[in-house]
Amino acid sequence: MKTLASMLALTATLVTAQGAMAQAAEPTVVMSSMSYGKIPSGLKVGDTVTWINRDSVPHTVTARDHSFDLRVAPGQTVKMPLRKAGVFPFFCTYHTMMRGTLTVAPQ
Ligand SMILES: [Cu+2]
Repeated sequence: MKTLASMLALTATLVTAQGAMAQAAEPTVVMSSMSYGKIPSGLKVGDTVTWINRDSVPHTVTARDHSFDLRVAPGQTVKMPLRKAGVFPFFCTYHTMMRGTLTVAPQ
């Protein structure tokens, strides 16, 4: 009986750990100090990228080929589902020195 209880406890721990890993894997870009910060790698179609603007001015996330064009107000969080595979250089239309590249693998 003691062994069964231990096994159940272990199973519960594993399930919790998997849930935590799934959350940690959600790709997020934090814009601060007029920069996009670290752009997540390993993205694929079907993922959702969360953009957070910690600056006091609005930013955009505008693909050079116009595959996407988000406006993120100060303090705002915007979620962007990835629908197309490819390499997408992007920039902020207000601050053109803000640049990054999203690389999205097929599903
Ligand atoms: Cu900007």
